[in-house]
Amino acid sequence: MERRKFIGIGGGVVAGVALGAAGSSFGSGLATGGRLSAMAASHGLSGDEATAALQTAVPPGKYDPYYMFASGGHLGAVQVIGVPSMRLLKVIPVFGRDSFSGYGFGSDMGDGVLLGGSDPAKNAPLGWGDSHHPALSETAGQYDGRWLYINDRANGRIAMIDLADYKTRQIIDIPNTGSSHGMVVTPNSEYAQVSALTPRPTTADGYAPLESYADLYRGCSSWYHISPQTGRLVPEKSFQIELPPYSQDLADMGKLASYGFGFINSFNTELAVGGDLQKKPAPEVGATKNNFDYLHVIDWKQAEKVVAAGKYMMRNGMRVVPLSVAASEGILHLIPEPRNPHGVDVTPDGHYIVIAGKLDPHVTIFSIEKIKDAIAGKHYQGKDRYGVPIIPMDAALVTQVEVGAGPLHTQFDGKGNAYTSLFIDSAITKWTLGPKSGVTDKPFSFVKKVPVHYNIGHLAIPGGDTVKPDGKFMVALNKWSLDEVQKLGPSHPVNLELLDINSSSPKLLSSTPLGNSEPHYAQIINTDKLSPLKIYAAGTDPATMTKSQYAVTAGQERIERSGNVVDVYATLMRSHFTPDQIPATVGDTVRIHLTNIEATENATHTFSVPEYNIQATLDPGEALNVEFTVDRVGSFAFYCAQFCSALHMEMYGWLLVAPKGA
Ligand code: K7E
Ligand code: CUA
Repeated sequence: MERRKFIGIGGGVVAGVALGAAGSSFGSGLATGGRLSAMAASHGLSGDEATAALQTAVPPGKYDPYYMFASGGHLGAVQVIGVPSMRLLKVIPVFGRDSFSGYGFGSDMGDGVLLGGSDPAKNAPLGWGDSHHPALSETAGQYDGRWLYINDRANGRIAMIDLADYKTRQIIDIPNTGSSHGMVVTPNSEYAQVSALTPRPTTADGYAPLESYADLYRGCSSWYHISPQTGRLVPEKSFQIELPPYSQDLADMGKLASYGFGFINSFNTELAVGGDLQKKPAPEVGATKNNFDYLHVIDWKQAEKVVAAGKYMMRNGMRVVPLSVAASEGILHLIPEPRNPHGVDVTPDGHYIVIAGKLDPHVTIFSIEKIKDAIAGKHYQGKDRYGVPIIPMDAALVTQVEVGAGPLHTQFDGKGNAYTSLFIDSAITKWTLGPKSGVTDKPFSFVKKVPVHYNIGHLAIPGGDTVKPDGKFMVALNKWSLDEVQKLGPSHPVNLELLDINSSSPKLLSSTPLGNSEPHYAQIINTDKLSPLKIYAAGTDPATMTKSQYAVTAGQERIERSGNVVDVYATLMRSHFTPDQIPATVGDTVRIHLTNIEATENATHTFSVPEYNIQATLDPGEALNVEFTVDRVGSFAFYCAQFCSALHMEMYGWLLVAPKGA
């Protein structure tokens, strides 16, 4: 695999410019500094801009060294973006249908996966989701490139994507959870943890008046067991921990020094429920009254033991550790943290837990050693109203660093620095970690604030939340692009900014407005760690990654009729469907078993049926089933929607739905 090399040519290509020196670093046979300078000048680029353009260039035939897996917000998808080119390479549909990939338009794969994550009472796929926090599978605290998990903030669901084929394999509607937010994978992919955002009644029907909020509503932290073989989530081996009805926000997992612990921020320890028409404080007023909310510290290794000992109850099919048990068995502790924080992020060594203030201009830094000492010595300041022991803030606190207005999220560069996004300031602050992270010279110090455009949410560094960040680049995921792009009507793109963080002062390299919905979190992985399939083994059912029992090979195509069920065994190959005529009678159930028998990369075909809302996309080797009732008489020309060959227009056939008795 070709990789681009980073060429340092220094600044000042245009202005001033030691042309000879700059040119010589390109080596002979390449463009000279003089020509580059002239070109930069003719494009009106400053020296820094020209340098940045070269630093991010991925010429034809070369590849990006990193892929960023970015959530798609209420697009409900995951977006794969090359770094440093910032090209959008793929959109993986997850919680919403997608006609391009045929996800959710009649084939068993997409429909089956979406149904798996639907409300069983409705027995129909939810049409959308709000994907927030992608979490790559990890081995020993580093991304291993096998699977990707993501939560649906809207409907409290979790999805698993297989990075063998970049397809969504599984969606689960998490019981006892209405909406979700914090989503993290443990360092060896033991569990995918999802914390509920808005608490939910524990009543059988999921309803309770808000007067009983404190008594009947509960938060929830779900620990989904990940199959080490398939990456699938296994509900039977999973458990939930009931939490107080605070709004549990973002979460991160302990690693190395803090392995075995999970951390979840919260707000609304006031238990506000709104009620503006009754002249009660609105949620955003009621939920910001207290000066402190609680960091939830969860000992998940202890939770495993408690569950193994049978100290759980069953609730809607899940094993649930009741709040009282979580409190009494040492699973859950609370630590006061400045009110309404947002992100919690654990340093690569696991020693420090960094809480971004949101309404407080500081990051608050706790130490796992201090937390463990407090727990061991039962150094508590009392309990909350649910009996959960509270560790005094100063018993866990290391220090606070003033970073600026609206701190949201923190990433690490693996060189002893942290970067915190500032929503209100539209900036990122670089600051130093402390002695436990190897920083003794000016520990916990503000280093620099860099502006971004505009209203940054998350930020992402390759491996920036793992034990081994690769601190070359940083992407700022900005909510607003404002004047960064020519107007495209009243709705604006989001804006991704790429920064070079290799040197002491972060430097803006590029700005990429992106016309999809907002990426909340993103993770960036070195592409060396990814090993995707090139094509499927012949006849693979992507739902199971094994050979489909319905797969057909060339020459075996046939139509079998039994009563009013028509089974069609069909192949797709440039530029033909076999069979190309499917006769049926109105009212029949047609089951079409499709196999793309291509063995050539990129040779994707679709089976697209007009007026029946059927759109199946099959990659080389893939086998899918499409089943529908032909309830409308007519001659329907099904076709391949993917321009696959010179005779692509001729790749069509006839679904002939005759009237009864014809
Ligand atoms: Cu948008 Cu991570 Cu859901 Cu902050 S969260 S921005
Ligand atoms: Cu197959 Cu077009």
